[in-house]
Amino acid sequence: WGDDGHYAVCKIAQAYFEEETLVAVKKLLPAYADGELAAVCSWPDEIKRLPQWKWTSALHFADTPDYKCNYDYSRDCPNDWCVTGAIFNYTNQLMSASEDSLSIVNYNLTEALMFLSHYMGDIHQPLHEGFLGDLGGNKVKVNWYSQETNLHRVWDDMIIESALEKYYNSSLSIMIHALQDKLKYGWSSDVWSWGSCQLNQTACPNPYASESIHLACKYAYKNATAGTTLGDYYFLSRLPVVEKRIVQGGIRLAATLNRIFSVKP
Ligand code: DCM
Ligand code: DCM
Ligand code: DCM
Ligand code: ZN
Ligand code: ZN
Repeated sequence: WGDDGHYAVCKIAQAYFEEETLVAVKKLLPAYADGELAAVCSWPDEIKRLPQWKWTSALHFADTPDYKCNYDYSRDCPNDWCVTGAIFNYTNQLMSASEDSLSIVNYNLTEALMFLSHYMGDIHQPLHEGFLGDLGGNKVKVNWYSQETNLHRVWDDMIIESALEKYYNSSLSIMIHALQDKLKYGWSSDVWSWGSCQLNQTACPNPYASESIHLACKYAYKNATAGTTLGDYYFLSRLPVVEKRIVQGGIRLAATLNRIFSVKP
């Protein structure tokens, strides 16, 4: 996702934090975030091109073999070096921190929180598990209405931007409120199943990656080959997918952080 998508994922997540989670997150956040996780959720994108952070740039996605439309951790996350592996890694880092060390200024745990929150958003963007051959849609040149762009950017940014303009008076906070209402009145019975993991795991990103590539094949790549002009039909039929993935990302980020920071007897 672009900045707006990440902001929305983290804003939706924070409303579902348990008390201990909120306390721990606020201790870890940098001061300028002013207690808002959403304020730092794009940080991994801001730094990924700097020389000292280049190693993080491949952790935003897990490309999958062309036209297979499935995801396999051992195949698609070699050496744990992909978005799924990163979610496991940063979850483990935060878990290993004791209550005591949380109260010590620890920039690595601050970074771990910011990376986990960002990557939990990215794994829900269907094209972050897109095909290797086109770099998750980055090489698929399309027009978004009259604008030249690529399919990956359509899903990272353009669908959200067009929704903001058409429906939300260009206000991200109004759009987030609308998503929170959909969650409350439409998806409330799904919240528990979205957030839960099998087998007492703290984080379970693999099914999220599988869902993403299935959605990529069914909605993102469908009728969007190179040179296509995408307009109202594509926008109206794909916006609901984008909205649901953002909300799911938020619920699953909250559920994961709640498991990480819950007081264990
Ligand atoms: N930083 C961060 N999150 C951001 C922006 C920056 O963690 N969204 C990191 C990198 C900055 C450093 O904090 O260079 C210092 O930030 P500040 O200038 O707010 O102290
Ligand atoms: N910053 C911020 N929120 C962001 C990104 C950056 O408040 N989402 C601020 C914090 C740092 C400054 O920008 O003081 C520079 O950060 P960086 O070094 O990451 O560019
Ligand atoms: N991306 C991807 N798969 C790739 C390369 C990039 O999903 N093989 C994503 C990461 C960014 C976007 O595409 O969200 C643009 O990549 P970059 O910022 O590296 O140009
Ligand atoms: Zn992207
Ligand atoms: Zn990213």
